[in-house]
Amino acid sequence: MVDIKQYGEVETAWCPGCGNFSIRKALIQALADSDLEPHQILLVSGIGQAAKTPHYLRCNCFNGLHGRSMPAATGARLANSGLKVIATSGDGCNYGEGGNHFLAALRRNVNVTMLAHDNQIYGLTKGQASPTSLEGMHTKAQPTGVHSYPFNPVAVAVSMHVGFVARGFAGEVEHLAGLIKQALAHPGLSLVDILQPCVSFNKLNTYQWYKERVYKLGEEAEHDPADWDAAIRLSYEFGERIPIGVIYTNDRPAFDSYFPVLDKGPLATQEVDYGAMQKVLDSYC
Ligand SMILES: Cc1ncc(C[n+]2csc(CCOP(=O)(O)OP(=O)(O)O)c2C)c(N)n1
Ligand code: SF4
Repeated sequence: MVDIKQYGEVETAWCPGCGNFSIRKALIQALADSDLEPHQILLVSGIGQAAKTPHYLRCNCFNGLHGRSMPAATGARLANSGLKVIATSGDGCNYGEGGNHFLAALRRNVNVTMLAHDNQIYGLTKGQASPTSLEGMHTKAQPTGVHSYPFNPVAVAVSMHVGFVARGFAGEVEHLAGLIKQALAHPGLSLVDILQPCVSFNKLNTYQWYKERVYKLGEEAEHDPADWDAAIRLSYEFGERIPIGVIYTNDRPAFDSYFPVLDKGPLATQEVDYGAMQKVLDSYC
């Protein structure tokens, strides 16, 4: 039985009231509920406030470049399939500068759980619009309002038949922990887009704003996550009402399953054939 205390108590540099605290809490709860010990997991992030999350858990971590959490997470998972790999970063990191890597990850379906702390703003750099900022929102950098149409990560993931797509809310910690637990159990790529208030810079999408809108799939509304057409319709519901819960699932084989070499166990623990490597090196002499 894993105790949440194993993940440590640390001081953070997040603003009081930031949604990241609840996401951290839900993640630790999900890890403990999944019986995952700190040494069995790897947290990978890019750069941003959300991307500090791996610093604040006692476990393996890799803090990479802005926008590049998914390439590092993919490499780590293929090199050590014995690890549960979790990529945890912001909407700017994952969907902006990391947009190309996001699309590649959706196509590949590597066994990584992707937690996108979606505060609809760039927090670390002090409040510029992000790819998910709503049209018309004013920021210091967009004084006449955002004039670009918001990116919809959930709709894109469902349209690409990603095996596990969910949306959570940092104001519903227990519910979010349940979603992350299900995502961790999924054998391919699992995306949990998490609505996360940024109390310092996003004055539009506040806790109150989300609370007035979110409703739980499976509790407050019927939904079959295997129904792709229904999932697509739900993925576009983001206004007066916003569904949270598991939006879509399928059992498409994970990328890892196409590499027979991994059947012998994680690459990281397999014997290295130095003779074969030497032959390759010699061929360049
Ligand atoms: C390669 C690179 N490009 C841009 C930046 C500047 N930068 C750092 S964090 C960030 C955006 C952070 O927003 P988000 O990913 O949504 O995370 P948040 O801080 O809101 O959690 C940007 C643009 C950087 N550090 N490195
Ligand atoms: S700036 Fe926003 S995202 Fe960053 S720690 Fe403060 S509240 Fe959280």
